Amino acid sequence: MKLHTAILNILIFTVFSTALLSTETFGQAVPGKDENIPFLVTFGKNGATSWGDDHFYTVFFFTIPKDYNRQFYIKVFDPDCSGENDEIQGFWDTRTMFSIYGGKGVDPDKNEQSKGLKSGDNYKSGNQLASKVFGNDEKYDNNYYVFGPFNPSEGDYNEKWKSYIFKIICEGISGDDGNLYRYFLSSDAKNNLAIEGANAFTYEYTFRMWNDTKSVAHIYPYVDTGIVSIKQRNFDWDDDGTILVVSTYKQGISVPISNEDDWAESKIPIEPQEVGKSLDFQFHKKQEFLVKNNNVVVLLQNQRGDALQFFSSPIGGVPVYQPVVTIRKKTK
Ligand SMILES: [Ca+2]
Ligand SMILES: [Ca+2]
Ligand SMILES: [Ca+2]
Repeated sequence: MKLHTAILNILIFTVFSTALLSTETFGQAVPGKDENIPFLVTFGKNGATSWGDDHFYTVFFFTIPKDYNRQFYIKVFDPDCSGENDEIQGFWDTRTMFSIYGGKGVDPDKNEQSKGLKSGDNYKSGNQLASKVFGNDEKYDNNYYVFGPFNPSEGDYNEKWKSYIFKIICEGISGDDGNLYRYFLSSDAKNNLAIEGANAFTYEYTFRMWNDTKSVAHIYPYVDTGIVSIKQRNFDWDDDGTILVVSTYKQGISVPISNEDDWAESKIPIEPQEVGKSLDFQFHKKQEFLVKNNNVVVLLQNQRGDALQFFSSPIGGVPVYQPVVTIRKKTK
């Protein structure tokens, strides 16, 4: 009896610590561990938008909780545009610039232009802390480049999230190939060690789907106070299956999908039960045949036209649909 209890305790401990470890290992991976997205993607500025990138740059923000007072690193996986992972057009001639920003002007709550949503906006606001251009670099092919170390106080403080905010911009400065890459926020330069309570977000999500008809990608927009409806827009989905919106309240509503080099949009009502939580936008690939190398862009706006944030670690966790059960009294 006692032995059984001991074994059970060890088992519980093992399961618990494994779960804890896995969160720590993948906590600040961008794309996040729940998203099932292989890569972010940015094409060189001479690329064709029909390849699935509408404007040849991406803007991501990292949040470092104010209690964290050690240095950290921002790592970019496969920052080159050649060899493995990337999408060739003719020959490799694309140069991509990654830049890190901190200080005043970064926080998108205080500076709308920092989000980089409208053409002509100065999304390179803040102090540039680091920058590097990558081309056909074998050294960084299928490998990490490490930016940093940075001090948390170099960020732009946001009171709402009680965090210092940093920005990383990826820009396709020349060429026409697609650069596929990932980010990792780490407390260590060599190993990927997540920082507890840190997160990452963007307002316009440009990503690559797996080349697998069975895979489902997820992105998790956060529904803030005051939101009653959202307008979803998706670009260049290549008519690749369905896009579903799932939440604690919605079992799954399908939204209009884009095809080739076009946008599809629709309005989605938001219920009070969905406020303060994340939605789960699910991307289900076409089953009949494989749509290869599908890059897609997704943007959401609330009823006032403000863009919603997609968090790499969904706020409040992955939403699970909870059917409303009506309990009737048993009558004898
Ligand atoms: Ca090329
Ligand atoms: Ca590569
Ligand atoms: Ca596409």
